[in-house]
This record gives sequence, C-alpha cells and structure tokens, in this order.
Amino acid sequence: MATKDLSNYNAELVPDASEMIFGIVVAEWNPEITNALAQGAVNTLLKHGAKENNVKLKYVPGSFELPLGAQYFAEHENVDAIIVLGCVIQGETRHFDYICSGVTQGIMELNLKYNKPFIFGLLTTLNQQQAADRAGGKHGNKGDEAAVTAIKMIDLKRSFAVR
Ligand code: DLZ
Repeated sequence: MATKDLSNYNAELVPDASEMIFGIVVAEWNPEITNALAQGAVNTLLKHGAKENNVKLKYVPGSFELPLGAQYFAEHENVDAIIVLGCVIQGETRHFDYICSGVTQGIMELNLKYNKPFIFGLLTTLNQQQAADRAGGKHGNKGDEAAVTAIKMIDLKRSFAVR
C-alpha cells in the first residue's frame, strides 16, 4: 500500500489562520530533516494566512526534550497551538523505543493538561532515507501535515467557545 502524501490535503477545508498564534519546537538531532520539517510547517501556516510574527520558533537539543520545550511555550507564550517537530531514526539499541514512547506520552499529556492542541510532528523511521522521504521528499512533508492539523484543531476549539 502506498504511503499517504503528507503534503496532499484539501486546502479549501483549512480555516483561515490569520488570527491564530503558533509555537513550533524543533529538535536539533538530525537537523537536515528537522529543519526541512520546520520549513514545511512555517510555509504552510503562512500560506493559510498566519502572520509571520505569530509563528514563534524555539529549538531543543533532541526529540526527548520536545515535551518540555512545548510546555515552556504553553506556560510563557500566548500561543493557540504548539507544534513539535523531531526525527528519531532507529539505531542498534533500544534508545529509539524509549525516546519515541517518552515523546508520544509527553505530548498526549500536554494536550489534556493545557486543553490546547499540541501537534505531534515526530518522524520515527528505520533509516535516514525514510525520514528524507517524509521531510519534503516523495511522501511529502510531515511539517505541512502538522501545520494543517494545528490550524484545524484551533478552529475546532474555537467552534466550542461560548460567544
Ligand atoms: C540520544 C539520541 C539518539 C541516540 N537518537 C536520537 C534521534 O534519532 N533523534 C533525536 O531527536 N534525538 C536523539 N537522541 C537525543 C535524545 O532525544 C535526547 O536529546 C538525549 O537523550 C538527552 O536527553
């Protein structure tokens, strides 16, 4: 079965992001991949109307630090959603499993703790090629997908707001 194209979505179904504020946390491990994810996310947010000043980027050393970096955003910045971007490539040890499960659990908990969208833009791949394929390569860019998800989740939350 073909892998989904992460950059292929129906733009007409994406709400206007001009009144939305985003935090993006980027892991510095595998920088050629994570910088491509960040570029994709930023471009997609701007394409849907986000103002440059309302897209705030911060960096953490590795993917394991993504949940805490995201929590700092929630506590110290006025943002509507936080996107975390990282890339964990499987090595010879079990490090991969521990990092992936730590980030997954951490991000899920933040969503519920802060009642705010924390978007999971973590590539978990067997090798560098699989990561490149999903960071602007033949399977699109997971940063694009994360950006669209952030916009849609903010819009969903606002749809429940008492007017
Ligand atoms: C240590 C480590 C390893 C082996 N692999 C990755 C990786 O593929 N991707 C990634 O983002 N980070 C990796 N790290 C670093 C950890 O995420 C973390 O920064 C360190 O364990 C320090 O807490």
